[in-house]
Amino acid sequence: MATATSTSTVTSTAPPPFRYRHAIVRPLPAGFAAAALRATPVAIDQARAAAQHAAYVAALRATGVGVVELAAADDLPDSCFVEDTAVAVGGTVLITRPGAPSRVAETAGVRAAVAALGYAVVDAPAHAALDGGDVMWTGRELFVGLGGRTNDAGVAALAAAFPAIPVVPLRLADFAPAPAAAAHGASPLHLKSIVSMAPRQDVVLAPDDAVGRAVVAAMVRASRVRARYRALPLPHAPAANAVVVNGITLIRGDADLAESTRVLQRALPVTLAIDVSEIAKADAALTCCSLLLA
Ligand code: CIR
Repeated sequence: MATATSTSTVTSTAPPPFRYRHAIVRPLPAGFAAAALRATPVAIDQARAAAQHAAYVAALRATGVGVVELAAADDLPDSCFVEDTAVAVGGTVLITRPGAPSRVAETAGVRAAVAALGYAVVDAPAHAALDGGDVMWTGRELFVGLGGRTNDAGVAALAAAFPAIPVVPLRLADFAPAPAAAAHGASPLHLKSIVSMAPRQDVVLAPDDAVGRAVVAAMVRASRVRARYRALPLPHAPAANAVVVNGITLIRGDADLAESTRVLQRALPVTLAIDVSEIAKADAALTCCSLLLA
């Protein structure tokens, strides 16, 4: 169930960044529970995941953004994770080459929808590997996680698609969790599995641990626009992935992340909390279930 809260700890006189006209989503495919990729072989409840996905889409609609729902692709078990199929900034959309071979066919439906909406479409070359989950737009530069699902050619495709925007690679291997945490499945799949942007161009939602601190420090060191990013530290790592749409932030509302949910509700101007605990068993979070288009 999505709940709205309004708090005011993080304030800004600037207009909110991350303004979007459309959000592309795709229904949970029939084969999700059986075949969606996951690092640890955990069982997934299909009906529960589908209900959570529907609540997520309802929350997106509640932000007022125009939700475009693609036809389900039941033969592509990870196809609900549309974020990985494209990177959109302004009027340009780069169609990626997802790093997992089983996911490459997901791009066709997204490409057709984006083109029909009138965006300028660029295609990543076949030798590139690039997942949208590795790409974080701060409003001034693009950070890209390198090494897991994204390779050097993927980074080059990003730079070529957005020539006016600084593209800053960050090696995910530099942020490997301590062995004890990795043993519990905490190894990050994507850059945005670790951090995501708050509704400000200089605040980064990050786990309150060594990995979170290392990523934000690396962003400050590598920034091509000399941005002084600072972390909003969260007690639970999965809560650091949030979706900012037109001044509203979709945050994790899972029962076992309650302390982080409260931190986010206190810190951010307007939040909608959603439980995606079942979907998250497929190594997913909030950003991955939508593709936001300016
Ligand atoms: C995968 O392994 O590709 C999917 N099971 C999860 C993708 C999540 N994507 C994302 O966070 N951007």
